[in-house]
Parts: sequence; C-alpha cells; structure tokens
Amino acid sequence: MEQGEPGPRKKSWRRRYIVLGVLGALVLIVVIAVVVALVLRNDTLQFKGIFIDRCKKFNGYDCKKVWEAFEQAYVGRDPCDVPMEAYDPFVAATPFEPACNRMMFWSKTKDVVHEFTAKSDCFVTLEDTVLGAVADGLIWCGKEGSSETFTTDCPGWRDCVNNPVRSFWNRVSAAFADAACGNVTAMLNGSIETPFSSQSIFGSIELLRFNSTRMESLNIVMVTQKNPVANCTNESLNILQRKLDKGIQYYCNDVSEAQLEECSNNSQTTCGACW
Ligand code: 2NF
Repeated sequence: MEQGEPGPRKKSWRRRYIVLGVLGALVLIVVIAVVVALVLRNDTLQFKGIFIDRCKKFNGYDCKKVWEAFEQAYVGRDPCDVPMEAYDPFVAATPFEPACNRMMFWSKTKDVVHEFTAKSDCFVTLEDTVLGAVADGLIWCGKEGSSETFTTDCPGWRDCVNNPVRSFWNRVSAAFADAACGNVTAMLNGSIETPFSSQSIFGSIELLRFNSTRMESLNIVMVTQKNPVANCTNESLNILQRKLDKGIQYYCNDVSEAQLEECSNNSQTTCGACW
C-alpha cells in the first residue's frame, strides 16, 4: 500500500460519519415537522377554546354545535373565497331574542359605544349577543387542504373582500339588523368628516335591512368631542335618511362624550332617555 492512500479503516470511518450525518438530518426534519404540527394544532385549540368559553357565557346554546357551524364556513377553504353566506349555518345555530327598543348599532365608534354599554344594561350591541361575542376582536382563517384554524398570516380587511373575518361580520351584522325592532339607536362619530359612510357595514348592510314592519324609529346619537368636526347637520346624514325605509322615523341628537359618560353613570335609574 502506498503512503497517503486511506486505509480500509479510515474509509469505513468516513462512511460511518456520512451515515450518521444523514440520520441526524432526518431526525432534525422529523422534529421540525412535529413542532410545526403541534404549533398549528395549538393555534386551532387555543382559538376554539376562546370561542367556546365565550359561547358558554350565554345560556341555551349547544356550543359544540355552534363551533362546528362556525368553522365549516372557512376550514379547508381558500381564505379569499369565503362568502358571507358561508356563515348561514352559524347564524341558524345562534338564534337570539331581539331586545326591542334597546338595540344599539354603531359605526366608527367601537370603543366609545362599548365603554358606554359596558357600564349599563340599557343597550345591547351585536357584540353583547352570542352572534358577535364569540369572535369579537379575533382573526382567523383556514387553508385549502387543511382542517386547522389559523390565527396568523390571514388575509387582511382590504386584501380580499371575501375573507373569513369580513364575511363573518357582514353576515352577523345582517342577522342583527334583520331582528331590529321598536326604537333603535345608532352611535356615529362626530370627530370625523363623514360620520355616515355608505361603504361601512352600518351603511351598506344594517341600514338597508332595517324594516318598518318591526321598527318604529332610528335614533342617531352623534358623539361629539370639544371641537366637533361633524354634527347632526352633516351632509352624510341626508344620504342615510334617503336610504332608510320610509316608514321608520328618523331622529338625530348631538351628544358630547361628557354627556354620554353622565348618562352611563345615571343609567341604573334612567335607562335610555338621556339625550
Ligand atoms: O368587530 C366588530 N365587532 C364588528 C366588525 C364589523 C361590523 C362589528 N360590526 C357591526 C357592528 F354591529 C356595528 O353595528 O357593524 C357595525 C359597524 O361596522 P361599520 O363598518 O359600520 O363600522 P366601522 O367602525 O367602520 O368598522 C367596524 C369594525 O370593523 C373593522 C374594525 O374592527 C372596526 O372596528 N374594520 C372596518 N374597516 C376595517 C379596515 N379597513 C376594519 N378592520 C381593518 N381594516
């Protein structure tokens, strides 16, 4: 044997290193795959847990059925191809008794309206019913070929129209508006130039579904700050009135945030008639 040529011992060691290296890489791939699968599964379990816990706060619903009706809308689907009708089974699984004369709609006033309704039991928003409560503030979507619920990398509000979150709110807002009865209130934002927008869910879905056979009046509460940008004379409200079912009375009140706060403090005794 010539000097420098690897002997049979050296060769077998090299082979062993290669085999060990390949095995190591395989183990690593398997570990990564298991971790990814667990993380995804955890995403589904966590989301489902929040959903079911929120559902259980309401009496009379089979929350497992409600969850199944909800997830069938988007699971395994292209997250840009979930129309609002996909949530019809969810709406059918969550019937609710409308609180006539106490229903509260809103647009561009999410924080102020919920601060107000949280302090008093006088008004009921969509988010106070099982329909809206289960998913309020959450983001979710599915993926083709997967049975999981994802909570990251979901299409945003503007990425595509038929995304699971936007279609959900369109559908449940329609259901809430379909049930609107008696004297109905809607809080709009007097700090922006056009408090009423025909493109908003309030303007494009809820308002159009208000029906004079069930509803007597629509009472707009224009929430104003110290130097309001808009009030009840705002032009956008003319468009609102034109779109409102003719048999429904229209009223509008400018209400300052300070007045609103006072109303919620006094609401235990005087429900409603504060503006
Ligand atoms: O998250 C909710 N609870 C929710 C979402 C959408 C609609 C509730 N709603 C129902 C409520 F019952 C109200 O009566 O519809 C009415 C409010 O909808 P709106 O479109 O008239 O009012 P906005 O303040 O313009 O939007 C409501 C919410 O939708 C989301 C955001 O969470 C906002 O608070 N949203 C709207 N536009 C965008 C956007 N461009 C958006 N999120 C991300 N990007």
